[in-house]
Amino acid sequence: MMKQFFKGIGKIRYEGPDSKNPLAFKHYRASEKVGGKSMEAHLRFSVVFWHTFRGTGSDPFGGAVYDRPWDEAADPMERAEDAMRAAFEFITKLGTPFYAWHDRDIAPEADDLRETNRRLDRIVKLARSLQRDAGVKLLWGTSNCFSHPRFTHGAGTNPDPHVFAYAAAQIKKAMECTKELGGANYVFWGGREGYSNLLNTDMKQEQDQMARLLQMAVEHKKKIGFRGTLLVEPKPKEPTKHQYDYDAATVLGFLRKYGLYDDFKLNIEANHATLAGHSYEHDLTVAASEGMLGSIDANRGDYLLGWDTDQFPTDLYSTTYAMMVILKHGGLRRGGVNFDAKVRRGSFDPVDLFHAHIGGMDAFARGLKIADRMSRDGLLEDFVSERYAGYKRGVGRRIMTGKATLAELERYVLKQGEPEKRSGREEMLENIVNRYI
Ligand code: XUL
Ligand code: CO
Repeated sequence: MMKQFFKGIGKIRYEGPDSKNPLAFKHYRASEKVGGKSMEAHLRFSVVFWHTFRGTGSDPFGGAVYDRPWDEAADPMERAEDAMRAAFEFITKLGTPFYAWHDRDIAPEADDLRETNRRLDRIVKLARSLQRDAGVKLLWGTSNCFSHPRFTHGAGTNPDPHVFAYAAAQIKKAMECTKELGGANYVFWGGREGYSNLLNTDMKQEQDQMARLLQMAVEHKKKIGFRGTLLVEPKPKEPTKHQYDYDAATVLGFLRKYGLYDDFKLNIEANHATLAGHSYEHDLTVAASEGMLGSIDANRGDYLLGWDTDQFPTDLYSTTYAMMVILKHGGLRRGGVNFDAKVRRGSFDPVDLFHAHIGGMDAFARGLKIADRMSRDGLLEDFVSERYAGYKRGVGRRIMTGKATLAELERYVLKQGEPEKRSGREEMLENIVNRYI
């Protein structure tokens, strides 16, 4: 008999919007078709290993508060295997098709890299068989090059090439493990790839180094024949006061500058966007309108707190606006909705992990349905396309096709006089959105 970690909790089922059962979906029904495609295929939900199975509830003012039944064994490798088994029990009961990990969450680091890699191999072997039995896939793997003290001054941006080499070795191995598990993507989040003080920092040197690391990753990807997409996840600050991957626009510029543009896409996280002073839908739009949206991390921040609170997404406006952008640009393709979110410190029972994910999945399912209805009715699209229609004809067309000159436009204004004033109708449009929500 296999160990049970979530005793008394069965498979989470869809019971519809009138259900009062807190352990049932009210809106997410995997097989239900929205615009010709199942919800499961639209949303491609993914559970993260780190917060969900490695989170302890610690914060800057206090240590661990969660007692997890998969964290009880004395031997660290036994704990790692229990955590992996607990993850698959959870994922199977919840019914997400994907999960995601960092190398260090699934296997603890040993005293040297050789033994660390051996440990990782052992867990990857277990994950492989659990994935096969459960029919669950890896959305992405990534390497934790930020927690260990060696990465205090960064990984790729570290002033010491020995540390750079360590990060490179770790990324090599994590990418190979991701390939081994059939991962759809591989993510680079530059935790500590930034500075905390300009007085000791050569910014250009650090960014050149970072680019070299990514170039090597592209070469290695080709060498081993890994077919997943490489993703960069922007974040403006935390842990450093300025991270080089500030936001989607900054990362796109970086990728262009260093010849990496065709080899990467972006993984956009809600609260990273808001920490950068943007909305989620802003950063999604920046990435998607260039065809560079790879995947999304789903969560939310707290507008009263200035740090990355990684709360579960329950705000219907945010999920609706996100799904509007995603549907408009043709869906998530190889990406997914990855819950990079954690339960609050006070929500320490294992069942709280179910409540949190059910809420996030229902919020995205509603966002998807609302966005789909809005897009089929087309009221917003029609308004926007009418707003720019002037560029499809006459002088607007001449501007966009490169025919008009400053002198021609001067003549145009001298003849036509003052342009007509036209309202942007923001309140009317917001009222339309509210009608659907
Ligand atoms: C940190 C964060 C990471 C990345 C993966 O804020 O979002 O968990 O998603 O390294
Ligand atoms: Co993230």
